[in-house]
Amino acid sequence: MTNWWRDKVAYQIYPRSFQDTNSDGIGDLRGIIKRLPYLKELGIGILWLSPVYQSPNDDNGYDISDYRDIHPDFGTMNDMDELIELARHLDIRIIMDMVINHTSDEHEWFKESRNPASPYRDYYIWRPGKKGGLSGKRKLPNNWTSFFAEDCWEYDEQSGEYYLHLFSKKQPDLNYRNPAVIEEVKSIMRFWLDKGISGFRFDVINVIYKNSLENGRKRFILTGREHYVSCEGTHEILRDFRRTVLSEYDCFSVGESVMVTPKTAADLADPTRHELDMLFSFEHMETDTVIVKWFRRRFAPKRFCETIAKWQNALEWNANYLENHDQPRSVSRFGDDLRFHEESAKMLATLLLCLRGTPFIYQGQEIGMTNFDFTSMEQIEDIESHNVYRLASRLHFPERFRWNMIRLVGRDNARTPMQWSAGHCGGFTSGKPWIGVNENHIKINVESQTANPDSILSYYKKLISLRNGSEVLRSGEFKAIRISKDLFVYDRYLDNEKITVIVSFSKTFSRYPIKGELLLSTYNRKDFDGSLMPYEAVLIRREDLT
Ligand code: TEU
Ligand code: CA
Repeated sequence: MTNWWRDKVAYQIYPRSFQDTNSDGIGDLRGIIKRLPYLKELGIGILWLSPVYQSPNDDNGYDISDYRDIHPDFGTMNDMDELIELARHLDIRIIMDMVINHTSDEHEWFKESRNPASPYRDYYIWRPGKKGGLSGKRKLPNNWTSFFAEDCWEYDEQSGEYYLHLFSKKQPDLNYRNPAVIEEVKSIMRFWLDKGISGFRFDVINVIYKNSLENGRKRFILTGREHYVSCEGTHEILRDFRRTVLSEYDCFSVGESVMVTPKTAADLADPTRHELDMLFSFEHMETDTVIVKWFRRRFAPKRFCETIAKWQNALEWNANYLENHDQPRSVSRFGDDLRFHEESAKMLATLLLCLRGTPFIYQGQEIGMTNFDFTSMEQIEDIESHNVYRLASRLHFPERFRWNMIRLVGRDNARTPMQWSAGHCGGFTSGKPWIGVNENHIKINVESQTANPDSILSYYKKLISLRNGSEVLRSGEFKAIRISKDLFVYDRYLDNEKITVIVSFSKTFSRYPIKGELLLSTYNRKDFDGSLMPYEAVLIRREDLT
C-alpha cells in the first residue's frame, strides 16, 4: 500500500452549510453529491466530512447519538452509500470525522450509563461529589474546567453522581480505561471502513485518556489539562487502533491534537511509531492570540511564518491548514478582505499549497469567503460563542470587548453557507437557511469566479493542478530561506529539482531578486524581475542547486 494521502489535496466539508437540496435550509448529502463534479474540477483527492451522524446537535454533530446512522437532516444511509460510490468513481477518497472523546448524552450508552447497576455505567466517567467543609454542601469531584468555558462536571439526579465532560454537558467523556469502550470504537471504525471510507479525522484525539482525576494546577483556561493531554494511555490506544483495525484497510488517519508541541506532536504522528499518519496542530493559529484564542493581538506575518517553518522542520509530515469549521476565515485574518481581497486570498493559497504535507482546504476558502458581518448575538448559533459571551459578561468585560471577541473569533464565521451564486441565499438553499448567508455572496461566489479566469477560484485550480503534477511540490523537502517582517521565502527540493516560493504579506511593493523560471504568479505576470506587488506570491523553478 502506498501513502497516497501524501499526494492528494484534501477539502473539508461542513455539511450543514455546503449545499441544501430539499429546501429545509440545511445542507445535505445529496448536496454534496451534486457538487462532487465541482470538487473534482478543483483537483481535490480527499474529502473530510464533518459529522453527519445522528445527533441532537448541541454542538452541530460533534455530539453523536448513533455512530452508525445518518442524521435525517443530512439524508439517509442510502445517500451516504451513493456518495461513497460516486466519489470512488471520481477517485475522491472520503474520510469521516470520528468524535470519540465523548458521545452525546442522548447516545444509548449514556442513557444506560445513568443507571449505576448497568454494564454501561463504566463507559463514562462517574464520580461522587466531594464532601464539602462545614456547610456540608456537595462539591464537584475536581477543579477542572471545560473547553467551552464551564465546569467539567454535571450532576445526575438519578444516580447521585457527577459525570465528566471536557466539552458541553451534552458531551459526556467516554472512559478509555474500559477495554469495552475501545472495542466499541474499533467496531464503529470497521463499520465505516467496510463501507468504503478511506480513513478518519479524529476529533481532539490526544485528550481521550485521562491519567488521573486529581485537581489540576489552577489556570486561566483548561485547569486539569496536565492530567489528560497526550498521555501514554492515548498513545497505546492509537497504536492498538492502527495495529488491529486501520492497518487492515487502505486508509489513513489525521488527528486533531490540542496543546501539542513539535515534540509531543512527533510522538503522535511520527511514521515509525505507528500511531496517527498526520495531525492538525494549532500553534500557527495562535500567533495572533494571547493566552486564549479569544484575546487577539496584531497579526504579525513574521511570527506566523516562523511558526509554520518550525513545524515544517519538526515533523516528517504535516497536515497543513489555514481554516476549518472552528476558525475565522483566513483572508479576513491573515490577509486583507477589503482592499486586497483577491490578492491576499491567492497569496494565502500559494503559501498553504506549496508547503510540505497534505494541504486541507476548507469549503469557501477557494473563493476567498470572508468573516461574517454579524451585528448581534441573536445571529449566533454556536454553543461555544454563547458560553464564552456569558462568561465574559459574568467577568464584567466591557460590552464592546465581549462583542468583538465573538465577532472576530467566533466559530460561526466559518459556518455561514457556501456561496455558490449571486442568487437567492447564494444558491445554498431555496428555503430559509439555518444560519445567515453573508451579504457579500453577490460579489464572492463560485459561479462568477468559475467564469473569470483571473478569479481566486481559477487560481486555486491552477495551483492545485500544478501541485498534483509536480513531485517536488508533493514530496520535496522544505527549507525556509528568508522570513522577514512581511516576506516568506522557502524552497522545496527533490533530487536535482528546486522550486522557490516567495510570498509577500506587504500592502506595498517589495523586492526579492532571484534567478529562475517563473512557474506561477498571483498577478499573472509573464516574467519576474525581483519586484513584488502587494500580497503577491510567485513560484520560481531554480537552476542553481546550492
Ligand atoms: O474541536 C476541539 C478544539 O479544541 C477547538 O478547536 C474547539 O473548536 C474550541 O474552539 C476550543 O476553544 C473539536 C471540533 O473541531 C469542534 O468543532 C468541537 O466542538 C469539539 O472538538 C468538540 O467535539
Ligand atoms: Ca436539506
